[in-house]
Amino acid sequence: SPTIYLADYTPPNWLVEEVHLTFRLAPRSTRVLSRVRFAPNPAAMSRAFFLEGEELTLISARIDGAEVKPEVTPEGLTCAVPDGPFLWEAEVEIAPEANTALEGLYLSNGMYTTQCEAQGFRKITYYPDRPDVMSVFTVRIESDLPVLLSNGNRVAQGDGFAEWHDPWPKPAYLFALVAGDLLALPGSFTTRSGKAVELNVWVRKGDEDKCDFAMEALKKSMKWDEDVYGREYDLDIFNIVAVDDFNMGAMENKGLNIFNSSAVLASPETATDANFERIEAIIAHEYFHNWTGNRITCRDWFQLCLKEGLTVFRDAQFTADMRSEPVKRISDVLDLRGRQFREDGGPLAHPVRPESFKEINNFYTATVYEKGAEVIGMLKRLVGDDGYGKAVQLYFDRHDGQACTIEDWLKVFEDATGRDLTQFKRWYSQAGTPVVTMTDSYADGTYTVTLKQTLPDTPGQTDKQPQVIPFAIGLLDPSGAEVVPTTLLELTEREQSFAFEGLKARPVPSPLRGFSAPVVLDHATDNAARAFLLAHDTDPFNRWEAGRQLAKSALVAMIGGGQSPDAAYLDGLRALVTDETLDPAFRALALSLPSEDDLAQAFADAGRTPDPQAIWEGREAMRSAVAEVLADALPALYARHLVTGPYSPEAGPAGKRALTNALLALISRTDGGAAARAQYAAADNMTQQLGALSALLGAGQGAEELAAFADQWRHERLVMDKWFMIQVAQARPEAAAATAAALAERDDFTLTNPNRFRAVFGALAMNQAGFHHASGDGYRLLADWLIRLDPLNPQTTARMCSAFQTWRRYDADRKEMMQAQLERIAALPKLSRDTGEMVGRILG
Ligand code: BAL
Ligand code: ZN
Repeated sequence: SPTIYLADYTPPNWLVEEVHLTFRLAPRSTRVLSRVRFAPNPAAMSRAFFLEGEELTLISARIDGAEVKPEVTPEGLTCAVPDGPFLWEAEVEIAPEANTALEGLYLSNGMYTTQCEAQGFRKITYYPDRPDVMSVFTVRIESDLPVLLSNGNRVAQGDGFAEWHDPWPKPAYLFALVAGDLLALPGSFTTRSGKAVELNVWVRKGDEDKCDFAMEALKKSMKWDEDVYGREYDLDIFNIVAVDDFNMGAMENKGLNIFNSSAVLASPETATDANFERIEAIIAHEYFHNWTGNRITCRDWFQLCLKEGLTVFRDAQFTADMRSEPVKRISDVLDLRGRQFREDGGPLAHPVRPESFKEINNFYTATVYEKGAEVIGMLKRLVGDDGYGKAVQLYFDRHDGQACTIEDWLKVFEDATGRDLTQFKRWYSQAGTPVVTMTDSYADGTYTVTLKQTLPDTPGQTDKQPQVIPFAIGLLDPSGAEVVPTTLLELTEREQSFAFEGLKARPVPSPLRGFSAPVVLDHATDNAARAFLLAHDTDPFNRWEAGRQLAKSALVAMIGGGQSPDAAYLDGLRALVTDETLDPAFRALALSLPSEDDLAQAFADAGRTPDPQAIWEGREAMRSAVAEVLADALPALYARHLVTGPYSPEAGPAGKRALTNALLALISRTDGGAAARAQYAAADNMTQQLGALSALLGAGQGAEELAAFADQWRHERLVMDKWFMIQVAQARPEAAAATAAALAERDDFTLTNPNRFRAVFGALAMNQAGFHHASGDGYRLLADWLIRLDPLNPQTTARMCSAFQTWRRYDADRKEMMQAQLERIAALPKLSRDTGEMVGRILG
């Protein structure tokens, strides 16, 4: 399949003035009638007429009322057209029931739904399916189903039909339709200018008791966007719909957000605190897209980070405001390092704004989203809060209703702040995680920091130019008092020195505070300095980071050098965990060890071959050591923070539950599982029930509880996903593949539900020691199932191929086995474009 290049962009030949769509819904033979008013684009170089269309049966086509016979290919159609404006009318037939790819219009449990981003609309009808063609849509749905929804405002409804009109011009990827036997949780919101908005969360019967939290999250998001960004909602109605079979988390279709049910449905009994927090964040994210994505959209798919980076940044600000800012920052950095650094350091590395693709679905990545958000965070740090506020308002004023580029985005910052962003723009074009090496010296009251940046080669990119790196640093004196508060250094050269004068003694630096740039910090320091920062740093992120680094160096010494657990780490951990002035959520984060993948990368960075089994054993040994050393303190700490009484998903009690669950996992290693069994028996909420089950499984117990859990929850799909997942995630290395294989044979395992597939095989890929077990069973099993899934759902298959992206890091045997599986997939005669591109890039 062809490669598409950013450099080849040309404006559309034809613009669309208005679109009317009529849907006559039927599972195997839905008819889609389109009436589209085309006008020549004055900015175009040609008047050639091409409409994208895939897997459609064309019934008829007319231009200005006269029948035409277009030339149809698998990708679309061409046709001779008039010189000036004309009316295009077409009728096509599609089969939603047969659509397992979950792109375009599909049926899921009797409910019609759509997913058009990025290029799903072309599976609904012939159309210029590109984001820079924006138009006003009117939609008529004909069906006996009781609930018929589309974008915009409802303008008519009657027996067997409904009509919707969306006054805001939009690209086709934001089109949506839903039809089903659904129930609504209704709500309302009054905007700051006094407009009443009808709100609904639509779900299948039986799920109506799990919508309250999503509704509240929506109202909070609407209010927050008014208060913080001055953005008001712009339609009479806002609908959210939950659907079980969905490739992504959710989709921001104008006025009709469609969600993976896992990102909407929550009750205390069935959802964990982490689920509640994720739901709040995704509801906010999709809602915020109404302005950053919908009112202002992307010119082309290379600009995806324009809407995604910004919207992730906005939802992170929202979560920080609703909950704890340091805890959100630490969680985000964990995620960034775990997913984005991993991507940026391997064969799938690509710039935040990619320059080519074969299948755009493969670029909904941690780099575009999470690094894209980090880039905006850096921009804000560099221009300050005021500058950021002015620039963003200028962006809304100048570009409302347009399809924009990264250049447009940076220009508003230049115009609003006077700052030249030529060098900053390299963050969008150069892939790879910069390494910042820090050295320091002290003489005569002056402390000098020297920073050097190195930009690693990535696929297709070498010899990179230095980037602008905002580097926040604070200095502590030997007693632990802060002598220089957080100061932002701007590293713009390959190497630069910065001096701090007038100090009484050599300070202890606290570098890269708040993780002020998405870089790897290489700073030769020792465990004593880390322990000092863990005890004294005023920057909560760096305090956590110091503990993390201590844990990592202790683990590396244990795994690679056979040393016993480091005393400085264990002492520091005790001080931190028992410090009642600290937020329990923060303490829970401090108790979690660096992941197996993190440690594998640490070995690879040091030029050593990681041994997944040894890493697993090292973490187990460290956990047991922590459990033993803290054994005297843990039960009292657990009892002090155990939350009883009515459940609330708020950050306060959630933090306590996170802490007590982390403590419980440790306690279970020394008490035979007694405390975890007691928590399991008493739990009236999923956080504590699952936490107890996880603690038991982690201690090699819990068979009875596992069976009881399945019995209790067999009718709750989302809870059963947890049941599938936890068994694979917690399996010992030698048992992981067999556990996943056995689960996949169950009747309630299905290839058509991405959540269930990810519960089993996503968990297998995450269980590093299990996936990389020396037998090769993990590799083989995952490949077997990806091969089965690809013909049904290319998008999810392709995404899950990334489990293999670190293959070059390992020893010759493992490398050979992974390569063999990748080549086996690559050789399939009917491999999808999605998976073909991913496997090809991973093999390199
Ligand atoms: N636009 C795809 C889903 C999301 O990022 O919100
Ligand atoms: Zn998004």
